[in-house]
Amino acid sequence: MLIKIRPDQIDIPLASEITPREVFASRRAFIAKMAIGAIAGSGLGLAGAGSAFAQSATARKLAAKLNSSYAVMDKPTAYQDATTYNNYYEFGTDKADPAKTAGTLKTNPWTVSIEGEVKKPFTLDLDALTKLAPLEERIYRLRCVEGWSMVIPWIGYSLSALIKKADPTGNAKYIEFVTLADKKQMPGLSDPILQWPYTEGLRMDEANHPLTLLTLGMYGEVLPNQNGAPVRVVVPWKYGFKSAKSIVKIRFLKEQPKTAWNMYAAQEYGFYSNVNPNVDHPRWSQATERRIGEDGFFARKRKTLMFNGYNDVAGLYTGMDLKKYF
Ligand SMILES: Nc1nc2c(c(=O)[nH]1)N[C@H]1C(S)=C(S)[C@@H](COP(=O)(O)O)O[C@H]1N2
Ligand SMILES: [Mo]
Repeated sequence: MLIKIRPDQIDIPLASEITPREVFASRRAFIAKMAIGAIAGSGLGLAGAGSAFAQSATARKLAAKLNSSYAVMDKPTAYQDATTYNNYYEFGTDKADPAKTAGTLKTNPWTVSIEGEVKKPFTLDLDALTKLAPLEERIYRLRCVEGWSMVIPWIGYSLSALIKKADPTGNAKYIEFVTLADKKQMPGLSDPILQWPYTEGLRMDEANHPLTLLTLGMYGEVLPNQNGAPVRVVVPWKYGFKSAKSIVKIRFLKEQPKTAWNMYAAQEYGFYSNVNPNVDHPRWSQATERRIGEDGFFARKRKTLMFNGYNDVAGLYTGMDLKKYF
């Protein structure tokens, strides 16, 4: 992955980085209440309140209620940026490629098969997945390992709801996400840069953490193809590559699965890949980040936060050396 050093970026902490989480959440809830009348159309609307983030004339709307406990105060990234600056290597390695080439992805019909250490394997179609639990809007930071970040109003529900339905056996210690790999639909597969299909994984307790989002939409609509339609995960305290797009299979496993970026370069992309400003990538620092949309000449760098600011997850790693298990 490439990294740009930007000498024009200086380091000023933001209010959002020095505000305690609870204050943050209640302020966000207040803003959400006001949004319906006062600031509708400003980009802070509610997906479920008719003042959605709706940005496309053709995309299907997806109603969801804002969950203010899972909404950061940071200004959401412009829809235009979130849908034209993407990593989705199956559709090309340039950030602009997926928006141009992912139109060929056929997202309906779609099924996700549940396999491995479960009492009974089964498949879910998109309708069943959408109705499995109430849809929530959650505003999460997404921090790419390359050093940039976005703030996206996702729509989905905690992956734990699906895990509960899957009814894994006591042997299930890990979960693996297998994503679509179809040469006919994905021009990037002719480039053997990664081993296709792109796969990712989590430890079971990470997968069950309420923050881990089974994601079906964003900005009040179903996911655009370039953002991983029709179903992906979003794991906001980990580097972006852990958030696998266009999932077709979920496997419950005894052993830690191999994952696409780890197989590509194990010393650079660890299985855990928790956002950590104190553990540098071998080829660049992870101490700061560039927020997409703030990249004008005077844009300053933001300090990268431990666990991307999601301190709730710290308990998952008690007693673990996060420099070793990076
Ligand atoms: N299947 C698949 N999922 C993927 C990727 C990919 O190349 N293929 N890229 C990852 C990376 S590196 C990032 S940063 C995020 C980007 O998600 P976004 O485009 O919705 O912002 O998707 C992740 N999920
Ligand atoms: Mo990324």
